[in-house]
Amino acid sequence: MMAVPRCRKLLAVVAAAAWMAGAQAGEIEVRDAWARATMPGQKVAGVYMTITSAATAARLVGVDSPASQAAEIHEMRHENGVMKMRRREVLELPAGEAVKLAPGGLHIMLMDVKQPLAAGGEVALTLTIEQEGKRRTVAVKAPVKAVGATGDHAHH
Ligand SMILES: [Cu+2]
Repeated sequence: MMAVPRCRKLLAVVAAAAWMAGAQAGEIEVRDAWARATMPGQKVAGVYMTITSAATAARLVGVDSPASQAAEIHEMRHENGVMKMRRREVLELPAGEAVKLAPGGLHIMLMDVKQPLAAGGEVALTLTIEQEGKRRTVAVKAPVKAVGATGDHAHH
C-alpha cells in the first residue's frame, strides 16, 4: 500500500518530462544570421549564424540558397600555424547546445554567387535538418553586412 502514492508521483514526473520533450522536440532555433558582403570579383561568401536544436539532437546535412550555385558547410582550422578550410558533409547539433558559425571557424559558404552581395541586402537560405531519422527544411534570412575580412575566404 505504501508504494502506490510513490509510484503515482513517479508516473506524473515521467509524463511531465515526456510532455516537455514533445512540446520542444524538433525545434530548431536560428539566431544572428548574416552574410558577408562580397568584394569586387569575389565569387564566394561566408554566412554565419547560431543554430540550436532545443530538445533533440539533430544534424545539418545540407544548405541551399538561390543566391549561389551551391552552398557548403566549411570549417576553418589551425594546422601547423596555418589556417586551413575544409568541407564538412554534416554539422552535428547536440540537443540544447548553441552551435555557433562565425568568422574564423564553422561557416556556410556560398559557392559561385550569382550576383555580388551588397550590404543592406538579404540572402535566403534553406537548411536541411536531419532529426530522428527524418529530414526537413528550415528557412533562414541572412542580412548582408559589410564586415572587414578576417581571412576566412582568402583560401579560395
Ligand atoms: Cu569556406
